[in-house]
Amino acid sequence: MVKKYVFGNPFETDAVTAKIEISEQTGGIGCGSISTENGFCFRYQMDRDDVIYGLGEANRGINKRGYQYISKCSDDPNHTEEKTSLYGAHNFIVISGKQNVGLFFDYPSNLTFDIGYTKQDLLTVSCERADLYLYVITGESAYDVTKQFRKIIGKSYIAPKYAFGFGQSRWGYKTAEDISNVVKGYRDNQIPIDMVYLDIDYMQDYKDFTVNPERFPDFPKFVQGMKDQEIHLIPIIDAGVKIEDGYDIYEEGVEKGYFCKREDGSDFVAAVWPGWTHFPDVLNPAAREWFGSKYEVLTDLGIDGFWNDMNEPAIFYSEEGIQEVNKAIAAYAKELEGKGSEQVAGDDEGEDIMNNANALPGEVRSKMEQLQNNPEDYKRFYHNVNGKMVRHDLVHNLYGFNMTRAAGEALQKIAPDRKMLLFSRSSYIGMHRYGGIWTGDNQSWWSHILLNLKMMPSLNMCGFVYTGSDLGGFGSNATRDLVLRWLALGVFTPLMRNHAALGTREQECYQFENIEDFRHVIGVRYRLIPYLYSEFLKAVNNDDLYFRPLGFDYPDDRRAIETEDQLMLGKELMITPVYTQNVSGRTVYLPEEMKFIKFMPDGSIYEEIMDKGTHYIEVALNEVPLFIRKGKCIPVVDVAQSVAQIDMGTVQYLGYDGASYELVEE
Ligand code: MIG
Repeated sequence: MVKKYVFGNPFETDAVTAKIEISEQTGGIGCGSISTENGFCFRYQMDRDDVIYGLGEANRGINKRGYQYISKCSDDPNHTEEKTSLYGAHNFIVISGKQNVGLFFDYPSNLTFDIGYTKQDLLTVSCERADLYLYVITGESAYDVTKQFRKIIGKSYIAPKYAFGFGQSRWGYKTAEDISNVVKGYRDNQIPIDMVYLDIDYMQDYKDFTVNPERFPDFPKFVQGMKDQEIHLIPIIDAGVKIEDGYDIYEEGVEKGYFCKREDGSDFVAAVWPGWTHFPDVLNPAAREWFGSKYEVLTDLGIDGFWNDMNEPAIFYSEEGIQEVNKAIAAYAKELEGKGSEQVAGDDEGEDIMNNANALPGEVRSKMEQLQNNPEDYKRFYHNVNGKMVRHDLVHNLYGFNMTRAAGEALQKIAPDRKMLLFSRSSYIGMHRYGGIWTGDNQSWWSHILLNLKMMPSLNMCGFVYTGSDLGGFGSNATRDLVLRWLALGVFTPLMRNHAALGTREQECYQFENIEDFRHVIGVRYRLIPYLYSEFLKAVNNDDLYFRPLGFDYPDDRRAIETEDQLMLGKELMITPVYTQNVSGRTVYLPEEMKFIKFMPDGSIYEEIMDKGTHYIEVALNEVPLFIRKGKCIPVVDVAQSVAQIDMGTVQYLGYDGASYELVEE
């Protein structure tokens, strides 16, 4: 059962699509207590065994107990354990224990979930303004509650089948030649691949919807040439539009008033990759339609997929921020002048200056350090929502959602019968109807393989089914074993993309020794694509989850509930990737009998039925493990070099004898 409550005067986020009548709060909301005296605060006393699921793209565990999380879309490339905010804001949790209750706080600004952080058994959810919708969902299990939630937020985005192929990306590919070399590296080594990503350097001076003509002398021909090799090129689109006379998108946006404005009506100016930019006001439906229509510039050139970046929106610095630094410097210079050189030499800071010409006083330094993603900047610009000016910080978490909505709505118009790949960095629940997400700038750390795994079911709970992380890690230097282990998890994530940052060690699969191991692991992905895509379509069409925590399927098994390094996938599988270094296997927990499968490097398949309980399984770097649930089977096909070449004629069934599988196709 779903109940909707209203507090104050909420902003309409469009997260929920179902029409639900507002319930009266006579005697509370049937769960916890609420106060609206000093902002909004929901309180709930957790039982010792309650598990708190949800929060989508968030740090730490599948059970969110024991920390605090703040929904505040942030461009933070350092996902260490203490971080409370990442790129998305997914305000849905499920309290699972004696009762099972789902709570969705539809509030687009900062919202704090204190889940036993301040007090071990106290859950509080609070925000500054008591203006929100709260949805309360009750059901028989966490899984049931989640499916009800998925139903009210509308059907998730369906990615094209090719997007289940493998993709290679790197920030630093600049020219057509760079891209061709990547394709050659894969095709020559017979490592299957379907996509190569274009990061910001394909653009002319980082201008959205332009292509650098020197780096790509005949772009449409290049795109077609790639298509002929069954490679889709996926360009990045950034949120900020470069300010430059003669750049049509900038000039049109200014003329039509489609950029975010300051209080005085002038266009807000922020620096990002292109230098000074304006932000398209994607919360204004007319501006959203306009910005979305620009994707056609690239679809006209043969492009059929995009990734939207920097849409928190990220800000390196603003004009106002720079003015503040300048003011602080001027004040300091004045102070120095007034004091005269002798006096200055006598005070601490003055001595600093004498010793080091670059030293600046604390005040100037702190102003400089605050330039990037400064909360003050988010109060300096406004959106035009139905003629009303809404200050950005009050709706901050909706920007990435609406940038991707702009693209999604436009792509439906541009090519109504063609599915396009679309995913975003920043998101809010509701965006799941328009595109997928990737989990942003992780690092080549073993702990981030596990973080990748733990985020997946939580994201599915919030509607984001087409998702994945940068395999091999974005920041830091990757090693061969880390990339192989991470790919063996990526075999199962809908988005399977190897991506790395500028300046890090090259981590394309053909850069390492024994390339055949990479060929094999990615080959396993292609053997499973018919099954994985079928389960993806089933999950989307039935408002169901592709990835689930074990506790969703085995709610009475405490050990299963506490197992957070394995996942249920579709109705048939459990996955148990290896995520530690220098090991020859790992321990797994089986909540019931299952069949252990290993895809061996020689192409054979190892099978062994294992009993309920704990087992140590051996998994070499070049093997891919999975478990098939009792009484189930899955289709597998022969390896293909691209999704288009998958031959269903080679299908065989793997699993329990006598089982059958219903394959769903597009
Ligand atoms: O400030 O486009 O998360 O995937 O490679 C960095 C360059 C901007 C951040 C994205 C990353 C991408 C990078 N971008």
